[in-house]
Amino acid sequence: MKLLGSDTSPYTRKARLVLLEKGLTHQYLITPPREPGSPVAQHNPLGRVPTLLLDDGTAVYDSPVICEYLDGLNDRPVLIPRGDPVARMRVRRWEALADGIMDSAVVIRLEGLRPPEKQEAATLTLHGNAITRALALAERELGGRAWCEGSALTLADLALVSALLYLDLRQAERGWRAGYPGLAAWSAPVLARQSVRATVTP
Ligand SMILES: N[C@@H](CCC(=O)N[C@@H](CS)C(=O)NCC(=O)O)C(=O)O
Repeated sequence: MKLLGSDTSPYTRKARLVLLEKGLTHQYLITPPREPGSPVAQHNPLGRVPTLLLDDGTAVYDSPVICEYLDGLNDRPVLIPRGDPVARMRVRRWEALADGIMDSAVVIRLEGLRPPEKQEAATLTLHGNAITRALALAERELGGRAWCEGSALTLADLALVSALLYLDLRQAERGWRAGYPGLAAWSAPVLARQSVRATVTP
């Protein structure tokens, strides 16, 4: 299978981390969707990355669907709990929280690319506040634990670290480590994982 993605896309990073943590054989093709000649829209009508191409040509999108599909391919490790609906919901809820941080950070990024006089302060505030509330909740929920949920790595951790790395890239001035020491402590070993390092320094 092939993952179409881009190195700056946090959703792509999340999918890549699932591929790497589960040791799934794949090709990663860097294909920013807006680059001339990008093949993304041929496979995904939404023209977004990540898009996963299966060997039979099936295109899988968007990142939560990709991650769930990939997690079902093997159980080494299981990243989305199976069987227990509450445990499963909690991991997927972390993913939703992390994806929401990414969504708001992308909106802020796009707004920032507009000429200053056209930027909407209300939009920047709305999404900035959403990120602040989400980070505060993550800090509270983590409560000093090593993993977002349970006693091992799950998709929750991979999604959250992807969101935080995107804040490092696009909102370094936010300085989330200083404001959320619990998140900073949780993130250190996660950032040191081989999978994460492989997506940061190709
Ligand atoms: N909800 C989607 C979001 C994917 C997304 O918006 N990706 C961005 C890159 S970060 C994209 O491809 N945007 C289209 C563009 O840049 O034209 C997912 O989880 O996969």
